[in-house]
Amino acid sequence: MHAHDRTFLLYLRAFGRFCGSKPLLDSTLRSIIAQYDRRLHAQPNHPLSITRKLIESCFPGFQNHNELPGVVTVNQNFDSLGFAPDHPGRNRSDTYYINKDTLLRTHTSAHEVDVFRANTSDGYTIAADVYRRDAVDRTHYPIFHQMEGALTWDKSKFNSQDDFLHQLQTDLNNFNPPNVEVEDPNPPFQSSNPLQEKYHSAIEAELIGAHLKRNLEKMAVTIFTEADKALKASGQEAAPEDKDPLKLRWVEAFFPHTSPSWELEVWWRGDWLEVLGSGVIDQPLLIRAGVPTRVGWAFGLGLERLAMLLFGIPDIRLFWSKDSRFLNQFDEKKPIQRFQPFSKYPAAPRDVAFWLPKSGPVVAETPAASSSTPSPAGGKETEPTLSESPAFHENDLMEVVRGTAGDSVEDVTCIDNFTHPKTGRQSLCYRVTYRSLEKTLTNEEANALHEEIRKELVSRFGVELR
Ligand code: FA5
Ligand code: MG
Repeated sequence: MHAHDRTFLLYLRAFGRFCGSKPLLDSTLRSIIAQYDRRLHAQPNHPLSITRKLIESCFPGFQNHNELPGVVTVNQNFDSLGFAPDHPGRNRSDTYYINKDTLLRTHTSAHEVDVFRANTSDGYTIAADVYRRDAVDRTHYPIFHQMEGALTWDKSKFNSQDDFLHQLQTDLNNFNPPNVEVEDPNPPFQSSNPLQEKYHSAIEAELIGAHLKRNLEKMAVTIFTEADKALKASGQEAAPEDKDPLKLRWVEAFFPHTSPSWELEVWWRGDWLEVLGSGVIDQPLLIRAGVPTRVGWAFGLGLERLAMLLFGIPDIRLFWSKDSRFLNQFDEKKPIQRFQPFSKYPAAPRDVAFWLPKSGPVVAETPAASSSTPSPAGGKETEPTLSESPAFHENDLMEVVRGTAGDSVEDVTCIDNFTHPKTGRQSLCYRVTYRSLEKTLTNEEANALHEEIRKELVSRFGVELR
């Protein structure tokens, strides 16, 4: 464990809770501390580690950083990347703060500037655990793993701008067109996703963007090819929702540290799943990092999301399992093997409905919020306005649920949200689906967990149960 990490654990134990207006539940803290040093992305034979290595192999010659400690400064996580002072990702409802200057990194981009400053390679990857207060469902978890990748060219090493552009074009010509369907309806840049005019010519940004996209398409195709081989070798019949061929889609995105920016989505089980964010690196960032003559691209991907595709793992919570029926299925010395589900235990859905207290603005997302895609560094794409006064935020409920019932919860969905026409009071109803990956939850167990959650909601937020 890094010295920095040890300090972090001491912090937590000494104070028992994070600073700030919203102290966390002790049980949530306990579960984060317990998982903090598991470093799944570096555990031999763990599916996240196997996925990381496969992705690293798609970027030969890149330097791989897998040991960077998870406690970073607010400056590293946000300021150094150009996050605005009021960026929603900075909110306590999204980010785990240790104190006002220190937090648990919300993304691997927190290390970008440091790695650029060290200037030891043109290309690099960073794999690490990241922390966000987020929704609860099959593809979201408050601790997950990201892999950052970047490639830059030092333009001072070229005789002229033309030589540089020629090099980019030559590299691009070496890519075989991907043998899959790729939707990319957007122009290389547009006013909503602008060219950094002050620093890049249009053709330069276009070629850098194309280079980024071809590399990441190739990476996605590699994952799918391996996944497909594993499925065939397993003799398992693909589930109907897994029979669709690979489809990729580029979607316009926004990140403070890249422009233009895109997200890559893959077609997974009947829906588009966002796997990464990326773009042309913000030039002022490279200037701040002391490498003003470099230009290039960067991406940040969700390792769990790709590991789920690679192995056919249906639920993100499984990565944390210590059950040998899970762990013994993976062997990094063998070809990728498809995950064989072990028996699924029955689900126990329970609803909780409550009136919100009158005071303070109410911040809640609409039904189906749990399937919304996360946006940069934990800010929701549809981030509701947060005011200074304590308000109820959906993530608060998520945290109560996680802190109380932990991995026994599969999903939390808002199923009703209405405001009383006369009194103006707002009522919410959530369906909490309990299901353990390791045993059948009895009715009594599900009821006890649910009762505890109901009590917490009353004592922490002053809601009135209905
Ligand atoms: C970022 O974190 C950017 N820093 C990525 C980036 C890097 C952009 C470099 C440009 C340049 P985002 O918040 O979208 O972006 O997260 C990146 C990926 O992490 C997502 O595409 C998704 O695959 C994964 N991810 C996000 N939230 C969760 C979660 N709660 N659980 C599991 N995976 C998640
Ligand atoms: Mg995103």
